[in-house]
Amino acid sequence: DAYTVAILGVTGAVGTRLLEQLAQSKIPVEKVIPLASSRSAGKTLQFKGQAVTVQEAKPESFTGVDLVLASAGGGVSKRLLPEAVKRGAVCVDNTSAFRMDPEVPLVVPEVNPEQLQKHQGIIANPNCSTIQMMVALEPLRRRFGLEQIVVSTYQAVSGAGQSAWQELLDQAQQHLNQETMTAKILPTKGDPKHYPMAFNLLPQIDVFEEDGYSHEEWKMIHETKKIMCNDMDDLSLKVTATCVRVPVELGHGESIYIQLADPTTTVEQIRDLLAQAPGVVVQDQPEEQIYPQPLTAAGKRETFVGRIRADAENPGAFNLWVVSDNLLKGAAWNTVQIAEELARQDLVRVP
Ligand code: 11C
Repeated sequence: DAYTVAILGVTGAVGTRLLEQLAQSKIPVEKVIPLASSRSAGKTLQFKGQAVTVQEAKPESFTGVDLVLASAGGGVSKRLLPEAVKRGAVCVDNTSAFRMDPEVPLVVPEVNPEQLQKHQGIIANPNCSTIQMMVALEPLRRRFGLEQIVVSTYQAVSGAGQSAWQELLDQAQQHLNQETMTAKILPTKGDPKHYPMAFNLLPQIDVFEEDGYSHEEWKMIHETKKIMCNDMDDLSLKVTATCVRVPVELGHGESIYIQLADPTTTVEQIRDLLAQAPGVVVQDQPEEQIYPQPLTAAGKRETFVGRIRADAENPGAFNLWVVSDNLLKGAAWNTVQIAEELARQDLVRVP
C-alpha cells in the first residue's frame, strides 16, 4: 500500500521539514499534496527530486487523501482537520488544537506508541519542549520510578516560527551596526509588548495563565502527565517548569532535576540505561568537555543527554542537561515518526 499524503502548512519552519522528513521516511508515498494558505499557493517545492506545487488548503483538498501531516497553526487545524477526517484521512497534528482532548492520543513513539490504537482520526504531536524531555526521562521512569520533575528550558527562537527566527538575526545585525533593535514579535505575537531577543533572555513563552505560569510551562506540565500517566491532571507525578527563550536559532536546551522512586539509583546506571534507550544519544564526558549543545544537535533526529549528576544531598535525585532539534524531534520528525508507526501498525484508516 502506498499513501496519498497531504502536508498542511507546508511552507512554514516545520512544514518544510515535514516534507523533507517524509521524503526520508519508511512511509510508502504515492502522492504528496502540499497545502498552505492562499498567499503561498502556486509556489514550487521539491519532493524526492520532483517539483510539487503548493495548493490553497480547503476542505475539498482532502478528498482521496490517506494521511495528513498538519502544522499550520491551531486555528487552521481546528477548522480543517475534522473536514479531513470526514473524508477518510488520518491526521497527525503538530499544533496544540486537540492535545488535551481525552479522545485524542498524544504520542511520542518511544514512549506510548500503544495509544495510537485508540485513535478516532486525529493524533496529536506534543509540544517540542515536552517531547525531548519524554524521550530522556521515560526509560528512567520505567526502570527506577519517577516522582518529580523540575525543568528549566532554554528555548530557541525557531520554536516561535520563521518570522521570530528572522527577528533575532535582524536584531543581532542591528546591534552590531550600533542601531536600535526593533522588536515586533517576541516574546509572543498576540501580547502588546515586545522586547529584543538578541543578547537577551525572555522568561515568557506563549501567553500567561491566571496562576502566573506561561502557557508553554502549562503545556510541559500537563502534556507530560498525559503522555506518561495517561491523565493530564495525574497527581502521582509532580511536574513544574520555567520556560525561557534564549538567542539560539535551533535546538532547545533543558536543565532537568528529577526525583526517582528508587533511592539507590546511581549515575552509572542512568548513563548505561540512556545509552541503550531509543532516540537518545548520551554525550557525557565532562573530563573531555563533551556535553550536548544546540549547535551540534541541530539537524539531528536524536535527543542528546549529558551533565548527568547525582544530588549528593538527596538520594535518588539527579540533574540532567537535555538538548534536541526543536523542529525535528520536537516537531517534524516526531510527526513523521508517528505516521511511520501508524503505517507499521496498519492504523492509517479512520475507524
Ligand atoms: C516554542 N514550544 O518553542 C513552542 C513552539 O505547542 O506546538 C511549539 C508550540 C506548540 O515557542
